[in-house]
Amino acid sequence: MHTSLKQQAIDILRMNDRGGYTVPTARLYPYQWEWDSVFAALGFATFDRDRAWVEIETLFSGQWADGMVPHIIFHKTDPDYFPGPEMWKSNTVPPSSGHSQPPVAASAMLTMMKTGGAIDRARAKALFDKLIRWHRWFHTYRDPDETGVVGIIHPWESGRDNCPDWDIGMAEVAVPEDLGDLPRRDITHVDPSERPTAEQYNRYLAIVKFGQECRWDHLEIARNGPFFMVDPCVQFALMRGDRDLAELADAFGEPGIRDEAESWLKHSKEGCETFWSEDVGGFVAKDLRSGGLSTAFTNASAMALYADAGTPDQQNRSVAEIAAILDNCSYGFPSWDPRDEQFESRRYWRGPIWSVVNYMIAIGLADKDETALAERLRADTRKAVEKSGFYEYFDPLSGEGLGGKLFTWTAAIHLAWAM
Ligand code: 9WN
Repeated sequence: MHTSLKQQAIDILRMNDRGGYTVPTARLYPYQWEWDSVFAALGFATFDRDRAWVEIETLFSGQWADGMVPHIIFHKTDPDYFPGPEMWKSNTVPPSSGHSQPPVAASAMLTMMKTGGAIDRARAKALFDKLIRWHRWFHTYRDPDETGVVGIIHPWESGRDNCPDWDIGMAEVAVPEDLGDLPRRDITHVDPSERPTAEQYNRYLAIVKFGQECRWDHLEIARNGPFFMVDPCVQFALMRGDRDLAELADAFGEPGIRDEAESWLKHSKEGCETFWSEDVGGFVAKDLRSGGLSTAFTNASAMALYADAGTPDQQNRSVAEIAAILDNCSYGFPSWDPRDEQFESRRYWRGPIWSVVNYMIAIGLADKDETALAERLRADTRKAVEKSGFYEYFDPLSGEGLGGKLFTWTAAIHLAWAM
């Protein structure tokens, strides 16, 4: 019997459920990842509200004492993934990685509250304090000089691991001589041509080593660590999150918190001016050590409207770039501008399409009344899934599915975007 795509998406979420949390996909990613889990919750919310909240509650069970929600929580050690808990040495229970990922939970929690009832409100309220502490952590430890712009200390913190955006900062990361051969597992699960290179992995691990050696002292890492860059995706997710946090605070009768979130947002809007590129016509990644800007428009640049960042002129230019790039791709918005020579249609964050980012871009476009572009993005994202299935990411030119199969967030977005 033919199973509908909707039912297949539900089956994938159930299949990747490890009891309280979902893995992004079996074998390749056997742990709980932060932003994957939040998007998983949005998918679960379409057919099992309780399970949706449990996903976010389990995520916050890994929150650090200083407020950080780590990017990976190692609930059960699994040799299928490298680097595992022994490399991070977080000294937390449960063990985790040592940095965060795009803070998308406030926005998902607001969506779930708005589409739900009294129980959803109560579950959101119970997590509210943890949520505020996470946002405070970002503003304190990732923007220690109060510039209005947060930095990331590792490309993995962006969630857009090997995007050419990080090439400027990564070039400065020294690889320690004693690093040795890395026992990578990812390239045994997926075609190496669709994954980061060995050179990049050595540098990823060099940054982990620095963090682990200073016992994840986040002020030390921000000031003296090997890598510190602005990521439009993290900055815009945080800005949207602060806006949604303010709305949650209002709903919960917490005017002090609402004012705190609104003042972060105001300051962040001013800070955005520092990573606008006139050459590109968009907001781009910036190396906070050298001041260098990245050179092309990405799917993170396209999230500017989601955060309501920039002047009306900057927003209009961003919309023009989005439309022009979409004209070059049939399956959604690519992670690197296909008109640029560094574009690689199959290599991970150097070209391919990711459903979750498409989803946030489209929300921003719809907010700005760019409804035709928003609908096109939704239709193109579905087209990739219809053609290839629920893959981790897709070739923007052919729609071919790439990376991991039966992928949680691709399934979750398929469900949530129809809501
Ligand atoms: C490192 C789980 C994660 C996503 C990231 C994606 C990829 C990990 C990896 O997989 O990163 O965090 O090992 O490649 O880039 O966005 O959260 O799906």
